[in-house]
Amino acid sequence: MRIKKFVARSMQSALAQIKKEFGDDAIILSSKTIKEPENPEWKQAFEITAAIEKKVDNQIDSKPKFSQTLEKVSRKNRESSSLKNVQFEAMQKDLDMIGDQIDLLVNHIRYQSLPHIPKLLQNKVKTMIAGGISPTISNQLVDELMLNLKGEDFLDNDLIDNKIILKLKNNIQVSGPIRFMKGAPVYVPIIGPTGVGKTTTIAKLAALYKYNYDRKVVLISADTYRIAAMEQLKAFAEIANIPFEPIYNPNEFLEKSKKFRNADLVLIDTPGINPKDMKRMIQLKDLIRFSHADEIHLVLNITYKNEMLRDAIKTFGIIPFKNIIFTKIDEISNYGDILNICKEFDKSISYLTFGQNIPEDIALADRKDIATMILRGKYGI
Ligand SMILES: Nc1nc2c(ncn2[C@@H]2O[C@H](COP(=O)(O)OP(=O)(O)OP(=O)(O)O)[C@@H](O)[C@H]2O)c(=O)[nH]1
Ligand SMILES: [Mg+2]
Repeated sequence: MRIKKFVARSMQSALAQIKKEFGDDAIILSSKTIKEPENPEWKQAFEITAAIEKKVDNQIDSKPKFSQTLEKVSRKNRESSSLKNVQFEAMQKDLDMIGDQIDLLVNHIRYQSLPHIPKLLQNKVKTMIAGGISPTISNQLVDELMLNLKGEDFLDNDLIDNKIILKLKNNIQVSGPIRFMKGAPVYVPIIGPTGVGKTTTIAKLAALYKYNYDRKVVLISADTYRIAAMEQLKAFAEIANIPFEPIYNPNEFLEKSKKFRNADLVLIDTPGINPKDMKRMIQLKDLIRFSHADEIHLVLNITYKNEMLRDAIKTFGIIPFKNIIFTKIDEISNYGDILNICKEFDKSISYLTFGQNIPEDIALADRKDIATMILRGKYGI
């Protein structure tokens, strides 16, 4: 490519110069008026920067027509569009990951090198980040603490812990226990990805409310996808002496609900859905629509990587759930995502489960307990 500046008294004469030198294929890159031109008798001049592609003689004939180029490009796009989407998604994920790493690094540098942040507080930030709280939230929290603490406070570990727990607590939303209704059963579908602990959690809730709170509980299994799944809940219901009903078709809810008129709590087990399987997600949505749902709880396995948790919350979002039950708390020690998720999505935590024992290994979500658990990196305080 050749690029050249043309200066003339008028725009027309500048264009004429360009045409003469570069021909009809010249491209205008920029144009502007110059107030004090080199030629003193001109009051102003026009400066145009033009360019021309260097041609090899035989290129002229072999140049494809515009329509041919268009067809070629659109064919290429059609062929590679799905591949491009996959590549684009992968790139997007990489960029997100790089962004997270940069956040971590910036935070690390910030709190390692800023002498005005006392050592104890620096360590607390590190603990929070190691505990899975996002660097942004950890930084914000420590900045607020810096304003509230003075003198000796900066050396008082317990005081700082209590202040951090209070701040963490204020960022956590919990829903409280299942809300019972007078004279009518409360219908509670439990939904979630495959293998997260839905059926086990239902068994825990059923046993807890029947034996500890003397509630009339009914169990429904709408998980007809796997034969073993229904058998699993039926076997538990028999042992625990709790009425059990299978539902093979969403329409059966209307008919069967007559049987549950005197119950306090109807817990509905649903098939595990892979968040990427939109077809089955829509079937689940239909099932929930027929189920008289009063409150819907999404079960998530806390050991999931953070983007898996977020993907699940987003895709299950086509179903109007408000509560989240986190399972498998016993399998990890960094619980910061519970808080991150409360901040990112407007959801409340209802229960936490921390083992396979029925019904012991379940607890109602409590803001202070969760905050302490996040800071200390262990559950069961
Ligand atoms: N460690 C631990 N294991 C759990 C917990 N909750 C459930 N599990 C185990 O997780 C496994 C899967 O539990 P299920 O209740 O069958 O999970 P599900 O979501 O119903 O699975 P699908 O119906 O197949 O989608 C079982 O081995 C449970 O014992 C928990 O809080 N901690
Ligand atoms: Mg199940």
